[in-house]
Amino acid sequence: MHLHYSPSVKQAIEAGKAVVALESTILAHGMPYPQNLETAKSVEAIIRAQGATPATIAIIKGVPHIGLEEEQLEYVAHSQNVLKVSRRDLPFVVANGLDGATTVASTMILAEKAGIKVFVTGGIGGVHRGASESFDISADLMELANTSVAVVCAGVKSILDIGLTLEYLETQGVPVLGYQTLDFPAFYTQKSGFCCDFACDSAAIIAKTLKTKWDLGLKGGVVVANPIPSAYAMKEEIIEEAIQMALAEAAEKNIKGKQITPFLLQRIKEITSGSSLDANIQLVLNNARVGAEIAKYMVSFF
Ligand code: PSU
Ligand code: MN
Repeated sequence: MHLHYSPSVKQAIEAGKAVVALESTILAHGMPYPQNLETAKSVEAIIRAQGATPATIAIIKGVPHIGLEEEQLEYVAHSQNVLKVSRRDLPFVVANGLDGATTVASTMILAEKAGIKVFVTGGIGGVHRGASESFDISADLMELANTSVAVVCAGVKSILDIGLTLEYLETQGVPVLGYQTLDFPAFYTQKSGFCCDFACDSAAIIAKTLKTKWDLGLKGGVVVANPIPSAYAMKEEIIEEAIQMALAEAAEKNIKGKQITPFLLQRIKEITSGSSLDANIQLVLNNARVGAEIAKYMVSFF
């Protein structure tokens, strides 16, 4: 498959420098305009300031792009015609020259093809609450099982069933590493009540663990769980109430499948008068710092 590289990403890869992949569903479907664009730009700036190169991934007119120019970032953030593209959507969208925003799963696929080993996002998809009835399990989890890219995130939102998500990751052999914590974070809050597999004190230890995993021939990803900074964490009761309300509305409106996550995020933002969006932005920026550090160590190991 032909991948289009932005000049800066091409240069960084050729020079063997640190590159950090970024997804675009968070941009097109996870946050409203213009905060989505501002966040995307800030994330890229943080990664550059740390001496790594950001590579936001999206599909533009059927061509997977590894690294976006500013106008392309603006287009993905603003256009109404950008589809949410996970693993199953990728062939059709590419074959038909469509525009697509990549999820964690499809960003991992394209990052691996491009040789990028570290990917920063907000939260991963997981096992939904009520999955025993709905069968709704994000393709992100299968991708983590199979595709060798580390995903730095702030854990899993409690719109999902966090316990079942962690069980699924265990079954699939996906390490869950806590960055300076053993508590598995719940996106808007620092703790979920569940544990990571291991606490890692530094980005260097995480990078060494990634290298070791892949040297052992163990394909697949790693979840690096980095809690939201305490100054920006939400009150658990407030976010939980908002989530309950949003979930009840989704059930009432019969919202399912790929629409459910964007719907819940939008409603939670409205119910919390925007404070969930503020938290979301801050946790992504925080993940960018940690991801860039890990990517730099990875370069010295490979
Ligand atoms: N969580 C967020 N914001 C997002 C997503 C998750 O806080 O935008 C997106 C990611 O792209 C993730 C996708 O990969 O939702 C999961 O969707 P689904 O459950 O339909 O696989
Ligand atoms: Mn789903």
